[in-house]
Amino acid sequence: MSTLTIATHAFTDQKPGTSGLRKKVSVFQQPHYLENFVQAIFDSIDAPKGATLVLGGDGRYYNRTAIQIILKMAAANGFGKVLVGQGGILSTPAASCVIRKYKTFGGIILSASHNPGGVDGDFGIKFNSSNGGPATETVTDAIFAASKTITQYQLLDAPDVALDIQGVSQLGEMTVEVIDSVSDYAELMESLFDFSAIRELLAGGFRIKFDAMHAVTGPYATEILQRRLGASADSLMNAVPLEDFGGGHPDPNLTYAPDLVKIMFADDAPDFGAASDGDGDRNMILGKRFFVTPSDSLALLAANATLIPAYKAGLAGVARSMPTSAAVDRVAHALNIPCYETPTGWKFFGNLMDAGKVTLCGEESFGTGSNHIREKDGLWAVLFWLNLIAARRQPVAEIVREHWAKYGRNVYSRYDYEALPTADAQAVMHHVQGNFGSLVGATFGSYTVQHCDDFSYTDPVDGSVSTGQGIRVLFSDGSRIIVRLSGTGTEGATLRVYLEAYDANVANHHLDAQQALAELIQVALQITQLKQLTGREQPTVIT
Ligand code: G16
Repeated sequence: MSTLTIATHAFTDQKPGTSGLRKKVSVFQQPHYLENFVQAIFDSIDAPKGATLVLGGDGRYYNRTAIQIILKMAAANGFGKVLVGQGGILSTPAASCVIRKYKTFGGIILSASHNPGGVDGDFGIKFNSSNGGPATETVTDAIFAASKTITQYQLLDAPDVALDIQGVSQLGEMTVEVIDSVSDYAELMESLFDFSAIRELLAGGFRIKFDAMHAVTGPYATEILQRRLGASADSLMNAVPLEDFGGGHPDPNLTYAPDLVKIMFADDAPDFGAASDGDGDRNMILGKRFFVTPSDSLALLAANATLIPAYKAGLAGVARSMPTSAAVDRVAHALNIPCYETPTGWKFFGNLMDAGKVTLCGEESFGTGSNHIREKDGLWAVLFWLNLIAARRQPVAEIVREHWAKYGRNVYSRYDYEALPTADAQAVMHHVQGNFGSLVGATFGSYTVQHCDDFSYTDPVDGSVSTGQGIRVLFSDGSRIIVRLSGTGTEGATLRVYLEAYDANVANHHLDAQQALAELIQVALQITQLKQLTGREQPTVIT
């Protein structure tokens, strides 16, 4: 087997977004496109000769092809070993778990997360460092810089590796070990939660429904929820991963998981419902006819953490992304622990967790996690909820309402305007930024603007500064409107408007979020001039 040095030309569009490089499959299928990015990773991460990598993806279309290319490039670039998930499958949290457990140099994860898959869908790739978390901005900036000057890449001229049977083989001087995709992760979950209490809950007739959305968590949920915890076969839906996710949009929210939502809002709804996304790091939690917002979920997990074996000693601190509601801040305040506000993107939590500053963190974008790994973790959140229900023996809605009664309710909603022409989305951002001066002190109905800014963050651990992380319009009563551009979309631009109002009055807590936020929504439309500047009457997704 010989190493080929292949001449290439740089692509100008390989800037990693919120979580790696995500593009249409057809973009990745261009000659040299994937190879360039992989070489740019290898040229930027300074791996010692003989280092070990982890490799796997969410099983979407192009996963297998990409894995073969990356294996041959890793062999040609001097890696000593690659641990690859069987069939090329590793959920994002499982990849993070494997990187940490086997202390590897890092890993490459193939996923476009919640974006649709299939031949006409999206594909993605990202590098995770030895802590198991997404590469920091310093590393992703270096990868982008390398991608702009690349002239050649290395590839081993070798046959494809058999991915479907566990075992060890050689690719030139590099060892490839095909590992069980599920067992290390399942073992970790069993070490964190009280599985016997959850088993007892399920055996006692507590009914659950988990929607794997034909994405990567199918095999993980089957092993953990069914085999280890005894959930009935009909507790799982869409549990067979498909390359195109069955034509669905594997984003666990009220819009894109309609089958589960219908089941959970029916008269005979199960007691608990949950869904996870394409690569298994997001989660949606539902009770009987009740939706738990991700921001409330984070706050509740923090407030109840000591009921869970892994967190019974308490939390060092918590963190949330800036657009996530301040519900968890209230819990942190009551527990007298620090609460950090970071930009959007899980990579910002890694330093805080590595430094021991936070134990739990989460985002409004349906991501919750802890320091057990360095990615958000969908099934972990499901197990956390099941463990806490097993401990409290109350329905989901009652647990949330009691929480609101104690801490007040941060009523929350996000409006997404997807696939906008980039210029239109930017016009909205510029419009609000241009009006910062006149907005401060202005009154809109019952809301008075106290402060406006473009959020920036100084990492308390390494001092790095991230600017331009989203517009904040903060009102005097603690309500907020946040406007930012998504960093994960692949079609035009997606504008997100986040709405949050605080209400301590229990008498209002029964209100639907859209009702409770009706006035703030109008204020947001007025301040952003969104309809006028984009021509969009309605958002594409409301969560
Ligand atoms: C990624 C990041 C998350 C982030 C989310 C939303 O999630 O890992 O930390 O909150 O994108 O990003 P945006 O609002 O920029 O679209 P995932 O699940 O897509 O990897």
